Amino acid sequence: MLCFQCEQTDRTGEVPGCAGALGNCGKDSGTSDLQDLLLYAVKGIAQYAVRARDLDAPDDEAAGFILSSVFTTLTNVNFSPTRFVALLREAAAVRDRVRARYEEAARARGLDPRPLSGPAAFEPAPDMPGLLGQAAVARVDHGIALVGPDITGLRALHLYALKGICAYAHHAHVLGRHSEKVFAGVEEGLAYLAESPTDANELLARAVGLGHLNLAVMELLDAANTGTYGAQQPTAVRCTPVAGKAILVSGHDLKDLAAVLEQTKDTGINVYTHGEMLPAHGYPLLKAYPHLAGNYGGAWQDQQKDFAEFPGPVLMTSNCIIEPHARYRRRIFTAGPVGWPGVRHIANGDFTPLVRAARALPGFTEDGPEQFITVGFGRDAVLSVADDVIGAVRRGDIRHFFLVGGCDGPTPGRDYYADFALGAPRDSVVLTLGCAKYRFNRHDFGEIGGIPRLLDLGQCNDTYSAIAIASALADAFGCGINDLPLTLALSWTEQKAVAVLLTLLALGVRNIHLGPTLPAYLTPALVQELVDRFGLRVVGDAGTDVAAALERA
Ligand code: FSO
Ligand code: SF4
Repeated sequence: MLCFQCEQTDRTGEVPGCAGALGNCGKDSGTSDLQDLLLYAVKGIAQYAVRARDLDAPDDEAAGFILSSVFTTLTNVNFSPTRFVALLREAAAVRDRVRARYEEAARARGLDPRPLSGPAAFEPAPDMPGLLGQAAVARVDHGIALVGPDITGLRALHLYALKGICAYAHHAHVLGRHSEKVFAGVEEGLAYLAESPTDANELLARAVGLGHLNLAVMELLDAANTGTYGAQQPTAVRCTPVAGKAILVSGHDLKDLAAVLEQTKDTGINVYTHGEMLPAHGYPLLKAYPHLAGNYGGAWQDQQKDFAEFPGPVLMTSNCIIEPHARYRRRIFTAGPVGWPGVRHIANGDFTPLVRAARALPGFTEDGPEQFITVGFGRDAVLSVADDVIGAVRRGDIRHFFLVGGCDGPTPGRDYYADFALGAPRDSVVLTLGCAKYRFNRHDFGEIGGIPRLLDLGQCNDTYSAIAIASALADAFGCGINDLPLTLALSWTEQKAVAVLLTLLALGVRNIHLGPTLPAYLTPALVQELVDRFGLRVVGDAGTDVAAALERA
């Protein structure tokens, strides 16, 4: 096993990365190897899919399979080796189908279909020892002795950006939104990696290209969420319990939450959001359910305490799952791409077992004190008061905007983001998204002329809102995004954040403060390249960074 895809990776050895029996997230080496192998198999599907699509014989079902299976390999999503074995078998069957489509389309045009090599020719071994024996060729550092750490790091950057893109595209896909451009872009990116590229400039240029692709995906996801559930509206969310039976829903998948709400209608069971599900309260068609009672707990890394104390069942719909403790192991369920060995998985959208568990468990015996967090400042809500915001900037009432967001996590150094947000001057507005906000979203930031100083744009999945707002402000002031009084402080944990970062770089956004540490797979030379080309900064002291941002403006 070697895995260095996330911020939690082991940095204590000579070479960074989780190796040995267990990664820092709890992923065991066998599961890690199977994940690598699944990605290898998926690259093989992509090799044929690109050719089939070129011949006007796309297989969109295969493209959907690519999105969902790549999603299972993101950090803190799926730890279940049996699920990966099943996905590997399915991947081989999907590859065979896409290959047949390609061959048929080629022959129909009088072309001679070419058999492909590398991942496209991969046949999974029939048993676990055989599969684990095949994993070496799929390791993320395969070929490093030949190509060196810079190329290995760039390939990793490419792969992890694709992982983030697949996750976001999957969320849109389950809501019925997809685009040929996105399917084709994902297939091309994976097929490119299947060729083991060695040109650093090309890899870097293509990584920026993936940033553009991710922008299209974020737009698609925004359309999926708002098209299905309405545009987010400012909403005060209760963050203390009410008496009664209870279900807790975590992760990012709004469709699963909607299904749980629908299936618990008129049962007397209250539904609470956890972690990245908090912004769901802002969507009109979700908040219309009166039993969407509130938000419970903190960011994902607090789940072992939050879930243990919650008096009902828990549903994990996407990242980030941590090993369930014995205290709640029998009442946590997974859905979609998520999995943990021995934890019940609901694959068909029928949440009856969850409802049954809620009835059998005690629920909350009394109401907590009334406390609220305000969410729902998606692009529509913010842009509907754009004139007020622009006027406040012109009058000098708003001096600066800070976007403080991204992932939270257990590694040290993340108090930086709370210090940064809380240290922003009174005449500045703090925009936030992702789970990093739990470090400061219960603080009363006050208002500037009726405009809240803290605007929660939503999940990390709602990055498109941030880009739309920044673009609208830049248009209004007749300048570029970099000329706005706007500074970004981004916190990253996993691969979706990598895709978002590349999108911002692709848009030419400079001087982003990134932390708490930089990705371990980026060598010092690659970091220098990003610093030189994009003005990327590693977070330092929060007070100093805020002051420097104000000085630059
Ligand atoms: Fe957080 Fe986890 Fe949304 Fe990530 S819950 S860390 S970038 O998976 O997805 O922000
Ligand atoms: Fe380590 Fe992160 Fe990989 Fe888990 S996902 S094994 S913590 S690098």
